Amino acid sequence: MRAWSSPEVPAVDGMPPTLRIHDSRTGGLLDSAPDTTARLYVCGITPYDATHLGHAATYLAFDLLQRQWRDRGLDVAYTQNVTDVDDPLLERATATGVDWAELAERETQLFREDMAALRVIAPDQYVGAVESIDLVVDLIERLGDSVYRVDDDLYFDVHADPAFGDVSGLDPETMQKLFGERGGDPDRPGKRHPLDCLLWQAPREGEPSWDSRLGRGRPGWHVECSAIALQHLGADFDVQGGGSDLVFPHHEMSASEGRVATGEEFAQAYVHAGMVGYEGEKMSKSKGNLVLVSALRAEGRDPSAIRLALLAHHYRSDWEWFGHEIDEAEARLQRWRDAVDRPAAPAAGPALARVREALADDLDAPTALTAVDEWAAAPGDDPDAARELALAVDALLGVEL
Ligand code: 5CA
Ligand code: ZN
Repeated sequence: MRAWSSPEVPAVDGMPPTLRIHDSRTGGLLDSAPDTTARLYVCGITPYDATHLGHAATYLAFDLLQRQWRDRGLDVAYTQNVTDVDDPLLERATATGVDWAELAERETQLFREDMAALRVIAPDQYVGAVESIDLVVDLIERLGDSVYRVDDDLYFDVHADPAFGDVSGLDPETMQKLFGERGGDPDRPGKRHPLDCLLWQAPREGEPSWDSRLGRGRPGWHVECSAIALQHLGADFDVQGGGSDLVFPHHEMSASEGRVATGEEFAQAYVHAGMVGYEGEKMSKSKGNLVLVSALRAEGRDPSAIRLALLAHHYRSDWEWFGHEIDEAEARLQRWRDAVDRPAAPAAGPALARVREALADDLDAPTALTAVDEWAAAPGDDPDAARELALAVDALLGVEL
């Protein structure tokens, strides 16, 4: 599918340190130093409602990651999916009396507009589940003996992967509980193991389905991401990303399916953004406690201020949105804009070095913002500094001054 138009990312002189990034699988920081091309997969939206600040924060985290890699001189191959056929989308379409495909297209278009407004770098491949059905069927066939039938549905036997459980590191009881809460069916009779996940769903009354060598049906959720990532990035790609709600079961299952299909590791690092909450709970479509990017834009909020409000929180922390944060971000943006309008300012080099160090240290945006704040508050006599710093803020933080 069509993505959105990417912002220009200017080149900045000099070189940042190697990125150290938190990997959920090992629980520690890994050096992310690909040779020439960094390969990134980020789990995309299920388009049944508009982009909220939680989604935006997650996509901004991976936008920073890309900007760091690019600043290191790397090319980035970036793939993102759209889960444009799945239970929550079909349920919302039925509940509101709209056609599921129209709902998906409408919300995907709004997401594109939100991402473009926030100056998020677009994926090179933006791929829907529906357009990937052949890929999913091919991948299921590669899973061989680990695939079995329950009625007319196909399941993946998680025990076919000796490393199953590696990504989340959770104990079996917690896995089972989360699996039930997050779209799985641990209690379905006829499964070999409660955690085995659906690969191919046979047609159900009133739902869309497609003909295939596996019989008529539609793809399961986890295998959608394994198939799209392997097709566009190959095995053992650099980073599999998403929000921390995807660690289990989604990233656990896609990684296992990928390993069994290829005999190789699925990804080198599993990187997860924290959950953004509002009014005491995780912001989610199902809870209806959403603060929408599009609503803030419609209020006339500057998208650069929305970006700064989100970057003020470290990507890995769970945090809660308060309405005053957008006012504070607007004030910060104004201070930065005033500072780059000065005829002379402190040299940009030291501030740039601090921003680069902060970002290389597990994408520590709050510390990077503080470095720019301090530069903006200090007097100086360098006539080139403002232009140089504005360029760096644009390239590394995606904020246009
Ligand atoms: N389509 C699947 C992934 S394949 C999905 O999870 N879609 S989603 O629309 O529910 O979420 C889109 C992205 O936003 C995912 O990476 C998810 O982890 C992240 N996300 C969802 N809710 C929040 C939240 N409250 N805070 C931060 N990130 C969130
Ligand atoms: Zn996914």
